[in-house]
Amino acid sequence: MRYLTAGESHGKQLTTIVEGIPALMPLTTENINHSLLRRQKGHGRGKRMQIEKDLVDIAGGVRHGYTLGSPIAMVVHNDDFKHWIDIMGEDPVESDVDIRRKVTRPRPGHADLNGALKYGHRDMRNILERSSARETAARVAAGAVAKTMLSHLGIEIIGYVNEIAGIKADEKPDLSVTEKTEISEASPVRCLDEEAGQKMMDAIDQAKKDGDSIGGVCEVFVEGIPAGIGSYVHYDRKLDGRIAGAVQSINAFKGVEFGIGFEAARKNGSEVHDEITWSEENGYYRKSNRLGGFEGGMTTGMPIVVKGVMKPIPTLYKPLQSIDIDSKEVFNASIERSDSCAVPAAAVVMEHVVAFEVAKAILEQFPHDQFPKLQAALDQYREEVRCF
Ligand code: EPS
Repeated sequence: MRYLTAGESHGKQLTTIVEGIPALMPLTTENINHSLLRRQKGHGRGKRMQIEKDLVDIAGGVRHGYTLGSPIAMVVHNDDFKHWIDIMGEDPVESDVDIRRKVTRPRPGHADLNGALKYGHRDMRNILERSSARETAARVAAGAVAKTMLSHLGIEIIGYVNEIAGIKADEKPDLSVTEKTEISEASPVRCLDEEAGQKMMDAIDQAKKDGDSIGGVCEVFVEGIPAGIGSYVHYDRKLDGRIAGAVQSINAFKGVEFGIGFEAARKNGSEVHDEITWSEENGYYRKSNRLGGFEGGMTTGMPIVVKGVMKPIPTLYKPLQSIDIDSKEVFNASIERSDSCAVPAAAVVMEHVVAFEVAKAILEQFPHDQFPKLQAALDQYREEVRCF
């Protein structure tokens, strides 16, 4: 199971191809659109989200509400493209329109300068159009396919916001996915703590007024996954490692933690590890979940709890110093329209990239071309684990 995406932020469309999904899995346009619309919301989003209404056009791999087993192709059109047709068109241009909106002043913290040095583009629009977080819409489409798969396998997942600009939410580890979903969906910042959520919104408003941007911490919670998914035998089969890589790859993410994460460095072993217990009904389980659902690169059967930190978006209305790559003079970096805070949207993106890695690991462990066979294999494995 893998996916690729293509498309520029102000180009015609974003395209996602997901390969390896078994046949006969229920999948609808609505499953994808629900995720896409959730990603668009959130206090702190800029004007672009008022232009776009992200809706998927499924262009292959699905028929009459079921997957075919062939690659699933999904298209999300950029409504903003109508304003950029000349600038972003694919064919050679005769006039000087190709240099309109040329970017020669790289924004510190963005991919602009490093991308220009690497690919040799003297117009850094060629970098920023692809490095833009617009691409996360395509990743959410891929993740929505995975989320649908997980849901039909009894595995539910939700992403929400724990912290924005140093304002920390009261973490509510004992709530179920359903409860966390209900509360976070009702919050404009996807926060489980209403009071902290209000303070976060105030901080976002202040940052916007100041022409600045702010970051935060997102958390993803996965419930219903059996023990033993992933493997300890090779570095690239450790599921926590794969999830960490996927989370770190989200635009502007700078770090990942599982469970108590970095706090483990400050505690003794007896305060970190989760004691093992057993019941006739459930088999083995843990008294706590400080390790966030992982030991040895494999799931423990406890919920997966993973946090990701997002830096403030580097596109600032109050730009930082940079160098013009044509004149080599000191300038303020280019100002591009942007969001003052996209942490609530990033929580949805993180939820979807984690969903993809979990679904992929399950499919690797129980490889089936027909979805009902995968369901039966996972049910049987759950029973084996319970009776072990
Ligand atoms: C982004 C800049 C803004 C954001 C964009 C990411 O877009 P624009 O340059 O069109 O104003 O709105 O995010 C999205 C378009 C999106 O769908 O999330 C950037 O520079 O990364």
